[in-house]
Parts: sequence; structure tokens; C-alpha cells
Amino acid sequence: MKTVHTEKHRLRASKTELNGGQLVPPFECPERVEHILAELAARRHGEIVAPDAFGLAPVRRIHDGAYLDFLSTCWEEWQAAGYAGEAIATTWPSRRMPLSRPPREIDGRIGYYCLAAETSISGGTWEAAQAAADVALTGQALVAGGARAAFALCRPPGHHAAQDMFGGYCFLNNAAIAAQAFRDQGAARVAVLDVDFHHGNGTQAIFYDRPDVLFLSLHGDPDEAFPYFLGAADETGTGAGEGFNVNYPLAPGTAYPAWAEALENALARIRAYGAEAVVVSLGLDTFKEDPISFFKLESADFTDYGRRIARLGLPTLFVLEGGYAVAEVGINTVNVLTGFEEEA
Ligand code: SP5
Ligand code: ZN
Repeated sequence: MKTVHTEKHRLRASKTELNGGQLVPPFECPERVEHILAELAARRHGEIVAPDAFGLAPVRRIHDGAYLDFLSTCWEEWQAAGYAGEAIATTWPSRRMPLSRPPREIDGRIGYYCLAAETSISGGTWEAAQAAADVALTGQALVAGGARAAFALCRPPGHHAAQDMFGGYCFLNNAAIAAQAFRDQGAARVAVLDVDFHHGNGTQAIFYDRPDVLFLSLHGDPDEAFPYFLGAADETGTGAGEGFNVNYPLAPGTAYPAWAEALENALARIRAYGAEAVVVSLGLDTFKEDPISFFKLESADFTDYGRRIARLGLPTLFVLEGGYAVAEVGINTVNVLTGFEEEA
């Protein structure tokens, strides 16, 4: 399958992440992509193609206009305020102060749109996020055009970003934007299968009241893991979307047998749903060596689950999400893709 990639991901080069009370170099770093590209090349895994420019229209199908305005001007406003560091939220509309309008001043506005303070905004973030959406949309176009599968090498990732929220290293929800594009081009039912270690809270929120996009997520139990405040098994959708949201929260130390059992359950749900296309939110942070996660998958397990996803027999778009064991992220990514192709 083809990989869609652009060097514009490098524009997302924040220097700081708030972690354990310190500002540290971000786990979500440009080197992740370098390792994936190196492994794709070493294993001669198909052509690398550049993205087309889709503009903001398909992004606006998912994200609120005022939120996009905020993302596009945040860094300039932060600099104009005279701050020395990167833009980090410190105040939120939490319980007991749920005033639901964005304040004018940038410190307030960034808090209004932020879900987690670990994610700094710096120069180039908006441009990189737009490029990642173009990468996802280009992959979607390849699959909609008849390719069995494509790999969108998106960076920054997207699945924590909701209609009007950034955080968890995510700004635009690349997978949701691509899923919506499948719908807008005529697919009646689309499934988003999220195998990142973290719950895809943004994707869930976006599609929660809709029956036309089935969202399924295997993730660290939110009682124990980021993003903590969404991802429980009893979140099954609302209104017309009731029954079309499926969460598999899994315990610390979960290894492949239990993970694969949850995956097979999710794949059966996708078959029963009658999805016409699948978007896989492909996070590699389920790996046993991941520095911020607690599952125990081995590198060979990624090959095996790539095969299982292929057995759906559906047009499939892989969209890169997380994965922070940088030295192995390339091997694990390409293992999923080659497993898929062996079985496709
Ligand atoms: C796309 C994606 O994978 N985003 C993940 C964002 C996670 N950010 C919060 C990380 C907090 C790490 N805390 C680790 C605690 C280990 N005991
Ligand atoms: Zn993750």
C-alpha cells in the first residue's frame, strides 16, 4: 500500500511538554516519523506519495469555526502577550465554573479550547496540523479511488482532538476528518477502529450522537490512564447514535491474548454493522516498551493484528496516532501494515 507523507510534519516541533511537574522534551517528536520512514524504506514497503491540499472545507465538517480561528492565531497572540515560553493553558471551564463562551484574552481562550495542559502550542503547530489533515484526506482519496488500503503518516496525531478541543498532542482529528470524507463521498456506514493505547475521546465525542459512523476503541482503562474522563464501557452513544459507540477499557499489564480477544469482538461488531470502509486510528503505544503506557504487546503481535484487520475484507485507511518507544515505532508500524498486506 502507499504511504502519504510530507516533511511539513516537522513544523510541529514544540520544545516543551508538561510532565510530572517539569517541562520536558515532548514524547510526540519529529523523530517518530523518521524511524517509520526508515523502516518503510528498509523493508521496501510501497511508494511514498505527497499529500494534495484540500483546504479547510473538509476540516470544517468536523471542527468548529471559532476553534479553527483560535488554532490559527494562538501562537501570534501568545507572542503578542509578551510571554517567553510556549503557549500552555492554565485555567479551564471546569465543574462549578462552566461558563461556555471563549474569553477574549489568550490565557483564557487557550484554556477554553484545551483538554490537557501537557500539550504546548508553538510556532508552526497550526501549519503542521493542517498538513496532517491533508495527509489523511489524501490517503482517504486513495482508498475511495479503489486502493484496498493506504497509510496516512499523520503528525501531529488527532484522536484526542474534538470539535472544539485540543490536547493529548492532537489539534485536528485526522481520522474523523477522513471518516467524514468517506461519508460525504457516499459511503453509507463507516467504522473508526481506534487501537491507540489511549481512548480516542475526540473521535468518540465527534460521532457520539450519530449512527452513520461506528466508533470502537481498545484502550487503557480511563480509571488508570489518560485521558481519564472518557472511555468507560457504559458509553454506548446517545440519541440516534445509541449503540454505535463501543469502548474496551483494558487493565494495566494487558498482554496480547486479552487485547486480541477485545479486537476480535470489535471486528465482529464492524462486520455486523455493515461498514463500507474502515479508518484505523493506528497508535503504536500499546507496545511493551512504550514510556507512557501500560500494555504489553510484543513487536510480532503488531503483525498478527494487522492480519486480523485485513480479514474484514474492507477498504482500510490507516491513520498514524501515538507511539513513543521511538526506536521501535517504525518496526511496529510496518509490522501492522505488512501483516495486513499478507492477509489482504
Ligand atoms: C496521541 C496520543 O497517544 N496522545 C497521548 C497523550 C498522553 N499525554 C499524557 C501523558 C501522561 C503520561 N503520564 C504517564 C504516567 C505513567 N505512570
Ligand atoms: Zn496514545
